[in-house]
Amino acid sequence: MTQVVEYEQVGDIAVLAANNPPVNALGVDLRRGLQSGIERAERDGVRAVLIYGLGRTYFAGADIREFGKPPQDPWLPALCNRIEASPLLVVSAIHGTALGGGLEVALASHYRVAVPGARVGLPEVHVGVIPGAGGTQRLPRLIGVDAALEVITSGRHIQAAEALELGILDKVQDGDPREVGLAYARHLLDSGAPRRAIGEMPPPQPVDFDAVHDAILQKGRGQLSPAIAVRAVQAACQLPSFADGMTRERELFMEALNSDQRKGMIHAFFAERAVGKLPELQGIEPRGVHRIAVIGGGTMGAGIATSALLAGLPVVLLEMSTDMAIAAKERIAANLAGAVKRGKLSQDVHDDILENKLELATGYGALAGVDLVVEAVFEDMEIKKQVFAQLDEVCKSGAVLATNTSYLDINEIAAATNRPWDVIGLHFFSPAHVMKLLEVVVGDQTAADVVATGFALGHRMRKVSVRAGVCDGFIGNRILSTYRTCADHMVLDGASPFQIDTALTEFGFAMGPFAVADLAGLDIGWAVRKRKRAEGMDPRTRESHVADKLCEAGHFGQKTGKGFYVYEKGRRGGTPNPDVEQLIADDRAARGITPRTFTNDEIVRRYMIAMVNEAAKVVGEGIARRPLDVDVTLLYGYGFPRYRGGPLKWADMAGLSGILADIRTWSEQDAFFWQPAPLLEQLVAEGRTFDDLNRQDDA
Ligand code: 3H9
Repeated sequence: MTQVVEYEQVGDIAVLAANNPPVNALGVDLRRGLQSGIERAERDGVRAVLIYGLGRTYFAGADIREFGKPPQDPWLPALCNRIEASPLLVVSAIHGTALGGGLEVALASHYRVAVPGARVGLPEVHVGVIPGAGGTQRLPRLIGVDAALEVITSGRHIQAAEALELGILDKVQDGDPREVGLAYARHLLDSGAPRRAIGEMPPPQPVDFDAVHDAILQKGRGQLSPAIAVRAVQAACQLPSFADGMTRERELFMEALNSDQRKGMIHAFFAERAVGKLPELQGIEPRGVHRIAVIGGGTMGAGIATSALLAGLPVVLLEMSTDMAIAAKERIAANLAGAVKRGKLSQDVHDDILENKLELATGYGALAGVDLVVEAVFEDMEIKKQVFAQLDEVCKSGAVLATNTSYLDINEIAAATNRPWDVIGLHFFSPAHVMKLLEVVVGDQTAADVVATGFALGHRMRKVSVRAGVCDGFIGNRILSTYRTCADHMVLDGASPFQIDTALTEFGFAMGPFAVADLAGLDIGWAVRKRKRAEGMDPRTRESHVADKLCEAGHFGQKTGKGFYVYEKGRRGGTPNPDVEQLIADDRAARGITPRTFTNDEIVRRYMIAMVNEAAKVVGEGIARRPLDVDVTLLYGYGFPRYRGGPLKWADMAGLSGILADIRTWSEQDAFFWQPAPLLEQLVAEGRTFDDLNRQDDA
């Protein structure tokens, strides 16, 4: 049987090599292996111990699959203390990533050497906890409180060179981690370097912890873990001994561990990794994509082209006229300039992209040789059909033909070609070079390798790709349309849009629905409403007319300076538009509605339950494959707070039977809007959760 920790003696150095692929997570076997390795080294009479990881990395952290389960000895903090207390000289050699508990093992070692490509960090706050194996006590002793607070509360990954500068690492040396580690340990022994235990160093100088705590809490929009971590660092400064600090760190770690926020964030971590793993794509090879085309160079098309260019793909951009093509190139150039400014792209690569990788075209003939086309023209079925009929004529056999439509029927678009199996939806979110979400929309006839190609392209563009089925709005926009309607209903019944936005930002959304509508452009929703009205709406639909009235007066939100809010040049965000209250009052009066008051909690609950109910329909109908696909969609495309895990994780934690009971109560007033999702009814009847459905694939 392979040993989780391999033991070897090289002269007077014991070498402990961790072997727990893929990322050497510090599960119980690995912890036991390290502990017995240290004990054996002490018995064997060596002078030093080298710890390193086999495979792609040093330890990437505690095994977060163990969170929430009964803890097993030795706990990581005890193991770290044991390593640090060893009378031998303990050296860690780092490659890959030393993250969380991994960096804590390294900090418990007496010296740390890393290869240049290594990264270190304490990202615990991103999985809803705090460093719990001495990280909050040792790091400030080593590098000072200010730097430690920044590292711990941001959770960022730090490159080896910067970590050396900060003093987290003692040395950076190129080479094989085992050889680098052995050479460094040898050097330390030869030069008589002392055993250096960070826990024995004096406590660091305190700062104004209350001020830091409050600022971080504010910045986190309700996320608690970074603020809890501040209190743990405070303990390192203020408690009488290192051991007292460790005890306090443990209490705070357990507080975070037992929170719903931890459950939400760990769910998000595994959901975003599971979302691209679809059983039907197992063993399916994506088609080769070496050059793509984008049709339409507006904001969306330019964003998609930028994203492809940044992923190293040459792009042909097709526009209707030379002037429009030049304007599209300017948009792309502005996007790329932004990437240079943010340090994401070097000037040389930027210049090469614009000179050699981007080709402008005004005729379909230019698309003959490309491997994949993304159409991003006006949202009109007839225009899309014409585009796809042309693509069918000019594109080479096997080319993937993708539409970026956000709600139109992909099967109908595919039917405009003689190769519907090559047609797929690739729904990017605006701005497409920034937003991480990609809905890969699968039509009735889309071939499996075309779906695999969509996912491969998303991966290459560093998107989080979610499989969606065909319906009006797919996963995200369909659910959005329902919770937006719920917000409109609450306005009709007495809430103000500004109260709703405040309640939802307090819940943790990046923005409330009315501020989002202003940002997206009120004309977009207006066009959708007009289309739906033209198609014929159910007479039981309750529609607010406030946004229509704003649009009729030429107010489309941020782009015109006025919408639900008024936007002044040079000022971030807007202030409530005073005219809106009157428009609402008129709308209510015309329908004979007497407004009532809503509490913020009631607003959040109704809004969330509208979202959950529609999401359950989307899963029940197979539009989303699993509940986690909905969660990831809302997290990456709709500003849903990550620490709540996504709407269906929220629903599981809030309790499905209570949610269903509320829907039934509210349906007494509006039976059309509040129709319970059959899947929700089924889960409640069977006493199951959405997460049970996520796990079906694992079984
Ligand atoms: C902590 O340490 C608490 C301590 O302070 C105190 C304790 C008392 N556990 O991401 P990838 C799996 S909190 C279990 O696709 P990459 C992952 O699910 C922890 N599993 O690769 C995936 O599985 P699968 C602090 C883990 O190269 C596979 O490994 N540490 C863990 O894109 C490959 O992962 C962190 O928060 C884990 N800790 O990225 C680091 N990590 O193949 C979390 C990964 O079945 N991890 N897996 O889908 C990461 O950030 C990235 O995984 C990493 C590699 C950068 C390491």
